[in-house]
Amino acid sequence: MASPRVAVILGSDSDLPTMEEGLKVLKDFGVAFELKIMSAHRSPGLVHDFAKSAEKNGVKVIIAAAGGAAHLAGVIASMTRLPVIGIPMETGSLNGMDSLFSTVQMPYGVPVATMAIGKSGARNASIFALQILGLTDNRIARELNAFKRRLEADVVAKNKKLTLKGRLS
Ligand code: RP5
Repeated sequence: MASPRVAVILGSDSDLPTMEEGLKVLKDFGVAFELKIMSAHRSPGLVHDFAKSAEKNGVKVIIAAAGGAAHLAGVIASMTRLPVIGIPMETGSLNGMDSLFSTVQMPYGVPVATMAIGKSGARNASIFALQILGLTDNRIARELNAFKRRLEADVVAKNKKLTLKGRLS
């Protein structure tokens, strides 16, 4: 079996319930991923070894989720040419604004594609990863096209419902 092209890295196991939403999207699209816990602060050596070997291990996109002083995505991005998608985790003290700013405010030359805070960010991180893979993978591209058509169809259906309600009132 081909090695996973998406690596999903979590700063802690406490990030897993949020990330499950994103993992479900990857599973729905039938894309294999590797899932690892490592911390930019608590286990910098593990982060270094992962980031330095990701490309030669066949990884094409990295998703990194962390909260608080969320340096994980940025530190990974500093050590690889692969695209890194960051998900700021929601936090108790600052509602995830701490995670958002720590993830998004990267210096020139070392970008992190930063998603929204929490579960919606986790889901979109997977979609974004699929869009990157879809540039060179026709099956994923076709499934993304179908997914986007379903999004539009949902809006059309909601409008129909609204119109019916309008007629009834
Ligand atoms: C970050 O600190 C993790 O990504 C997590 O969001 C947060 C809290 O981690 P734990 O104390 O729950 O392990 O590094």
